[in-house]
This record gives sequence, C-alpha cells and structure tokens, in this order.
Amino acid sequence: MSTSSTPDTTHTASAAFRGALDVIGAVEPRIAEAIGAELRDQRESLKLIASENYASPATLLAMGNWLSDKYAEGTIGHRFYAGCQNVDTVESIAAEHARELFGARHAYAQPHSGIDANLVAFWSVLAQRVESPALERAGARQANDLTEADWEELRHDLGNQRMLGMSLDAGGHLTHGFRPNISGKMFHQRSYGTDPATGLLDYDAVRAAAREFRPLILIAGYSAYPRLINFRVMREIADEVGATLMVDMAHFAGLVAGKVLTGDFDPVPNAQIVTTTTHKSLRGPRGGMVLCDDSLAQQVDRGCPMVLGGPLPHVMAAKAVALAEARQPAFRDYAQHVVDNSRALAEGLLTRGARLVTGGTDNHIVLLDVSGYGLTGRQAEAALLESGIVTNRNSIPRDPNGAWYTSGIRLGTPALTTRGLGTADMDEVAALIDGVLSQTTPGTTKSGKPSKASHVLADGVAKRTAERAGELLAQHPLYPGIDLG
Ligand code: DSN
Repeated sequence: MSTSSTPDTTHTASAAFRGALDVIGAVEPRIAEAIGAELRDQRESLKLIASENYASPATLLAMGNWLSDKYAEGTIGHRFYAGCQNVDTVESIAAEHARELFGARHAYAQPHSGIDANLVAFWSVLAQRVESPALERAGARQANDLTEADWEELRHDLGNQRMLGMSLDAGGHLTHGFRPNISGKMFHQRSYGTDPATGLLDYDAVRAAAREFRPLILIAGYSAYPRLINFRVMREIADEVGATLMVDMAHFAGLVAGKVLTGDFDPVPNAQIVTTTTHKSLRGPRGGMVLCDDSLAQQVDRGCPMVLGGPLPHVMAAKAVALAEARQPAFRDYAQHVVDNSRALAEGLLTRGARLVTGGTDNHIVLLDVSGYGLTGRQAEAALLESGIVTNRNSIPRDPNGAWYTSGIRLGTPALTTRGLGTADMDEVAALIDGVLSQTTPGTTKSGKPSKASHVLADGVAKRTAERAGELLAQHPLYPGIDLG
C-alpha cells in the first residue's frame, strides 16, 4: 500500500496502534477486540464497495487524540468558544490543502459527512439567493431583525424553492431531492434520469427539464453512475435558467484530486459550489467538505452553527493529513490506477457475458445488472459475501425490483487499488464474481414461490472462491507491517 513518498514510519505506526489498543483494552477490552477484529476482517475481504477505501496510518492516527476534546463552533478566527488557536491551525491547514489540491477559491473542512456537506451547500445557496435579498429589501441585518410579516414571507420563500437532481435509480444520491430524504422535503424537487437505450446522461433532457422547472439549484453528481459528467455543459444549463450549479463529487473526489478528471469533467472550475466526502476515492477520514467560489464563501463559513454541530477538530486534522497525501505525485498514479482497474474489471465481466449498465465504465464504478444471472441484487450480494467478496446491491435505472431487492450490484475499485491490486488481478476478480453468480440460483419462499431474498449457491463454490480471493489478497497485504500482536 503506497500512500505517499514520505519516510517509512510503518514500524512506529505499528507500535502506536498496538499501544493504543493496550490502553483502550485496559478500560474496555471488548472495544479493543472489536477494533482488532475490524482490521482482521478488512484484511481478509475482497472489498469492492465503491464508496469505501483504506486511509493511511497517519490519517487514522491523526484522529485519536485530544483535539477531540475541544469545542470550536464558528469558523477560523471567529469562534464561539475561547482557546481555539490550535483548532484554527488545524482547520486552516486542512482548508489550505483542499484549496491547493482542487484549485478552489474557498474550502470548508467542517462537515461531518457528505449529507452534512450537502445541507451546508443547500443552506448557503438559500441564504445567498433567498434570505440575503429579503434582508436587504427589509433593511435588516439578520433574520432576527425582521418584522413578523417579513419573517413569514421569508419563511414562505425559503420553503418554496426548487431543486433538480439526478434520480436515485439513475445513480443520483438520496440527498439530491429524493422525496423521502430531507432534501426532497426542503425543496420542490424534480429528477432527471438517463437515456433508456444507453443508460447515459442525456444533457438535452436535463436542459429541457431545467427550462421547464427552473430550479434554484441544479445538482450534478452521483453515487452509482459509471460514466463521466460534463460539468461545463451542466453549468451552461444552470446559467441559462438562473440556477446555481452544485456538484456532489463525494464519489469521485479522488479522481478530481488525482487529475484524472480535468477540464469539462472537473467540477471545481465549473460549479459555484462543490461538496464531497473525504473517505471514498479521496482516501481520507470519514467526513465531508465544501468547496465554493468567492460568492458563497461567507455563507458556507456559517455552516456551523447554522447547520452543523460543533466541528470535529481531530477529524479535520486527519483531513489535513489525507489532503497532504493526495497532493503527492503518487496520488495521481493511484487515481489513474483506480480507473484502469475499473475498466479491467468491466472488461473481465463483459467478456464473460455479464450485463453492465451503460455497457462499461469511465470512472471507479461498475454497475452490474444481475438480472442476467436470474438473480436480484440482494441474492447476488449475499452469494458474493458468502464467498468472501464484499459488494453492495444497488438499483439500476428503471429497476423492476425496487430499492430494497434491486437488480444490480455496484462494484468499485478504490479500495482494492489502495491495496495494490492491478489490472490482471481485476480479470481474476471478474472471473470470481462471474463464477459465483453463475452458480447461484434463487431460493424459494415458504409457499414454494421463487424468492427475491434467499439464494442457493452450488456446493463448494463459496469455499473455493473465498480461498482464491484469500490467495489474491495475500499477495497484496493491507496495512503491511502493522502488527497488533
Ligand atoms: N453511502 C454512500 C455510498 O455508498 O455511495 C453514499 O452516501
């Protein structure tokens, strides 16, 4: 696992983790045991969950310390608590790395997750486009200064804005206006999908929907779309209808950081506001971040306490470490290998007759339509898990099996690439997946009908596959040199 060109500190990291577990175990041994078990499980599983990765020891260690003890609501240099000088340092360094890495005018490192980052972005756009003009009209500095009548009008206006985002079954995220999610309740929402014939984003259809719906926010970004998005075109559409373009790059932030996605495919120069998580392809700690242009910086910096609870300074420290790693030249190689591996995985599946949504991939995601194997996503996920391969079931466009059973399996290569697996290994991974799914059949319900949930795996397949997966993983050890004793 190569994360940077910094000096090798593996031996020291190993001692640090061992020491930490000794200290934790002296208080609550079951927690120390669970932490150790998680490392064992991660080492032993072939992880293809597209949103997961392995953070470096430096990133992990940055989180376990006394920075966690500090309250720091507010923003850098403007806190609601005294004594935040070290948190200011940490947050400034995280923001500086983010700005430099992504070429962003402004970066906000506080969000605790991707959903939090999106909420900050929604609120920032509402504050800029709806609240600020209302305050100005009323001659007020803040909402507290408004008369009751003006306040009622503002609340009405804030609650009646429109958002247009990619539908969940086309690969969009829950927070892009899915009705059961808060985003679908905060905004009048409409979704755009993908072309039924190709599975690809249809920019003309997005433009037509935007012209008709006239959203305040146009969201681009996905968690299960295996192709690229042209953000320049999305910005043109947003500008034409007076919308703010927001890009949620949570999934592909690592590909942006690693300069695999550039020009029209880089969201940062094209969108007014960009949100991300830091733990997926970016390979940092679990958390979120917002990048924006100057026009939204002030609103974004009010994220805490307007939208977020107190920042997590220890996690911001880990974000700073991971972002510093992502600025190393080795990260560009990593990002390119993630996509090379994804293409090799797709190719390996296609040559074995599998059906892929859009027929392939341009990013880190491969969306496998398992109906070709006569299975639901849930059955495929379970059969693969039994065989030592960790994936997640996922809807495919116009999925007949809904969001619970689904007809797809989402595969992603960021984690295995961090472990060092290459394109030849991906062909073997494809063979293992195809082998398991070809030898799995649906189970039956109590009434004798075909089940959407249970599956039957031919004798010996799970054991043989898990053994072969284990051999493959043994060639690419996870956290080599980290020995918990
Ligand atoms: N849970 C993330 C994913 O798996 O894509 C999105 O929130």
